[in-house]
Amino acid sequence: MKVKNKIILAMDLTQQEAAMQVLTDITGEIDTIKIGYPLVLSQGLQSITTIKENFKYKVIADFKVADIPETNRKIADLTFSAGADAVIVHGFVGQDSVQACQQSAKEYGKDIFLLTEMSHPGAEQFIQDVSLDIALMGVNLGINNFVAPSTRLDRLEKIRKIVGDDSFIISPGVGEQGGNPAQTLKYADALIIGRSIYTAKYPQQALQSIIDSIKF
Ligand code: BMQ
Repeated sequence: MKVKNKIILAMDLTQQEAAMQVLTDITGEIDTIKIGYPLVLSQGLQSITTIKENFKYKVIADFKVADIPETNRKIADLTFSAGADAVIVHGFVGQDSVQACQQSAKEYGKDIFLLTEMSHPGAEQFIQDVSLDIALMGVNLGINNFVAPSTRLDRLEKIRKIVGDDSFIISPGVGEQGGNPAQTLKYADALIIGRSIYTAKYPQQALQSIIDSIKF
């Protein structure tokens, strides 16, 4: 997946109109957005379809899919049918569950991103112990899109080493969670940024200043 200006907006506003307003403000600056539970549980899966119909953004559905294979398959099918270009899948549930999403993506001609380690403090409690194994499982399954944290660059670097330079890593945790954009891009291909942009008084300016800060 190619991501314009190396930034993916995490659109976690819960009202369609407000979300559409921000997406209108930043039109042309980036070409990929991530939509997850906040907007979809508030406005329905249709919110993804509406955004796809009104804008040219690629949409990554952040559903952190983590169920048995049969249920994962249904979730992925519904997500792709609604128009999402990719879905984020948890790895800790094991390879059969991940493969169910992979199979769905293959049939729809879409992508999956495998979530390895998370960016919040609580990630150290459980998932960190297995995140490198999750990354390795992804490589063995032929996955080349991964999510890894910008808040722990040492972990991000380790995950990069495991998935290799040809894989695509998108990294959340920049801005409000403390991650540094330029440092993160030493190991990641694109940044996932939410509140720093969509809560700004002028989202386009906030986005532009981040873009300027990562242009070496
Ligand atoms: P923000 O920039 O912290 O406002 O947003 C980060 C976005 O990335 C949110 O949509 C989070 O749900 C998501 N996210 C994350 O922050 N850490 C992770 O480890 C995974 C993830 O998806």
